[in-house]
Amino acid sequence: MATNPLPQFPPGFLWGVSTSAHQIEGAAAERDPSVWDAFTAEPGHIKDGSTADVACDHYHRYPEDVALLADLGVDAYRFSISWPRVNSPGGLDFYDRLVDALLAAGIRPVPTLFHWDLPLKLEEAGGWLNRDTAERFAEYAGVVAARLGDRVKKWITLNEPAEHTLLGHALGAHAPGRQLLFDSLPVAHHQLLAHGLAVRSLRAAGVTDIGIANSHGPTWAASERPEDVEAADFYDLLLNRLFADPLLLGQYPDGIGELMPGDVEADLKVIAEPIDWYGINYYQPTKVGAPEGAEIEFSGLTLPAELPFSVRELEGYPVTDFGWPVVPEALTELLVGFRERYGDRLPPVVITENGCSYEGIDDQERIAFLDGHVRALHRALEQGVDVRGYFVWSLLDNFEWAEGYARRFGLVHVDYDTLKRTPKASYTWLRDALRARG
Ligand code: GBH
Repeated sequence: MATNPLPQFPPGFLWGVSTSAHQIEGAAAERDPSVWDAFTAEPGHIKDGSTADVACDHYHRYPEDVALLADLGVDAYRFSISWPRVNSPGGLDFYDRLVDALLAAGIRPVPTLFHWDLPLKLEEAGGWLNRDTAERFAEYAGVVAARLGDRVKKWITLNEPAEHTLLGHALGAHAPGRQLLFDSLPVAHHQLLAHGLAVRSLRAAGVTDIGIANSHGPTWAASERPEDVEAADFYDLLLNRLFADPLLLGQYPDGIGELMPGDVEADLKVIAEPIDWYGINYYQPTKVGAPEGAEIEFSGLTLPAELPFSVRELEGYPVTDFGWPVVPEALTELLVGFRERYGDRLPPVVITENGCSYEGIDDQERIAFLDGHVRALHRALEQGVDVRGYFVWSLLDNFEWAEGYARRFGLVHVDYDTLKRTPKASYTWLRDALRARG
């Protein structure tokens, strides 16, 4: 038997992989449209001009994908449920079949209820700027839980409301393509409210294991100059505290509550509904300094000059194909920092996404990336952070939003002409590590 290349994690630690509906399912003609269909249809939004109409065709090929999961030997599979598909005739049947196939293969299904694909008709009614969308989300959550709750135990409400606010509503790089800058704050509030209301409807349906998946990463000031430290602190607030504080402490960071719509005090009681675990998607730390008074091109984004900070290139680390720096030790720093900030208010943590884009099937860089991050995670456990699971983004190469198919995050390669799946070296590495657990 192979020796386990990874450190020993506590019994019951959940190993998994993640995907999302819009990025893999395809079968767009077999559901209602979402904001992403509309955004993609407008020229210039997707770098390679592609669409997610077919994507990995997971909707039709899910048995093959479940077989890949089974052979990989993961305990759990995180996928998302397409709200517009649930709104379409027979849409929930697909998730019913998927859940049954996963359970038959001994894999725990972990659905996310919203991974950015809002039904287009809700967008036309104001989308996340409209408080009513939060109520609609809670209703939808109840409908899905009523159908799947007998078999699905572990649920995620939202994926990365911070990125959906920033990229989708502040900067316009993602659907729905709004460029509201700080006027996008209500989008953050309404997603948080949607989360809290959905927790209530899931509880009413008998669900006892609920989390949320938020994107976080350490913010490093560009220098010790006060203006850089201040700018970095503000960026840190937006990425690391704007969502976590209301969820875990029942309050917004100082000065933010006043900017939010509605009866914020009452809403915060809903938002802070206790959850059973806290999901973190970690990719990289960010170096931030004082604003430089000009637009900056950064990681495919145009950051407007009027932002009160500027994001800087983090030098001295290897980078992925996407140009993102590879900094595993920042994952330890992030987790230890969370534990320090939130103390006993922090429920058990699950890493709900971590991964990287590289070309090629013999993806030794991805193995090094995952190995480094799993070890960094283990160090956080040794330092007393209660981490219960680790999910790799992603099972398959998929539709990487505004990047189209150019970025490949999969453990499994997808040929977009034939849709053939080919496990990469990293898939075999993870499979062997999971087998060696004994
Ligand atoms: C996640 O978002 C999404 O949940 C998932 O759908 C997506 O496919 C996956 O990650 C990969 O992108 O330029 O160095 O500052 C990730 C959010 C926001 C993380 C931008 C990296 C910028 C890196 N990402 N961030 S850098």
